[in-house]
Amino acid sequence: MIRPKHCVTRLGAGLTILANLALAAPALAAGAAPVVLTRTSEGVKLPPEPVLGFPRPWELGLQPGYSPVKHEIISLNALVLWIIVVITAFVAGLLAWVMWRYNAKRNPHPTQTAHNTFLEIAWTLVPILILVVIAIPSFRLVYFENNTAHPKLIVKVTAHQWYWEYSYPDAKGLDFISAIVPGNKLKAGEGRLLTANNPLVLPVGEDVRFLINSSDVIHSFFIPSLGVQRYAIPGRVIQTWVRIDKPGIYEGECNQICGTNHSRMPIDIVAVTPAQFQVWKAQAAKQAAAALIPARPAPQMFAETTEFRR
Ligand SMILES: [Cu+2]
Repeated sequence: MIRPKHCVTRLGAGLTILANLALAAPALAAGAAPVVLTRTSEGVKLPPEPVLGFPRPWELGLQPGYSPVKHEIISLNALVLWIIVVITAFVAGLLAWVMWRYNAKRNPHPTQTAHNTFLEIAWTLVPILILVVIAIPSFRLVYFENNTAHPKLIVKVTAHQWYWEYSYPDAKGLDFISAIVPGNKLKAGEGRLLTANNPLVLPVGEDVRFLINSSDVIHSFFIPSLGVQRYAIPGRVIQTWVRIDKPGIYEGECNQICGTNHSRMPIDIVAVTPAQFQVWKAQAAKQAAAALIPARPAPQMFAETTEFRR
């Protein structure tokens, strides 16, 4: 039973949340300038890039999009949200009107009507039409996410407990491990649990096909700002693609519960211009050829730390 005192407590909690949202709104609207970081991958220094794809404090909607798939996801999300708003307003209005017009005082002798053919057809057809309106762009988007035809670059992504391995089949021997940087080793501006020692380097403006698999359990390759989310399943290769809009750093995580250190396998991407990418690829391939087998992360990489920067 909800007692009046509990109601007051709940109301208080609700008002606190609303007040916090109101306080956070100006900061969110202003949009602070992105942090610029100079990263290194496979021992090769990359040009300084702004961190564009990352979670923000008090973020209410989706992360801003930096790929064609993500732009489509954002517009589908907006369409569905507006449909929900209209339905909620309609049902709430209808309820309020029924409570006012047909309460026991105003309507002491209710009608005994049990069927209304027109109403029954309408409330069956209208939801079907709403679902069709949602289904058409939704199926289109599913096909768009799978359209990996004619890529400029292929990257093989292998998930391990608890790090990622990236290899570039067109650059012989370029295969490296990307593991978390522990909180106490982060440099200023690097995100805790979101920074890897060897970021995945990709060119902007070119279609990149990901071939995703796993060496042990089911993981998930998830980069919210690029609209990429695919399971990594042992014994199976799952494809998707990305075309990154602009140079920058984009952060993601494994978002499938995959074991003790599930929260410690960041997907850290640095997108550079195609010319810069070719330079990195040539130098990194040389480094990788010298190492023969990619170095596995040491267990202390996963040590817990409460340090937080940015
Ligand atoms: Cu995982």
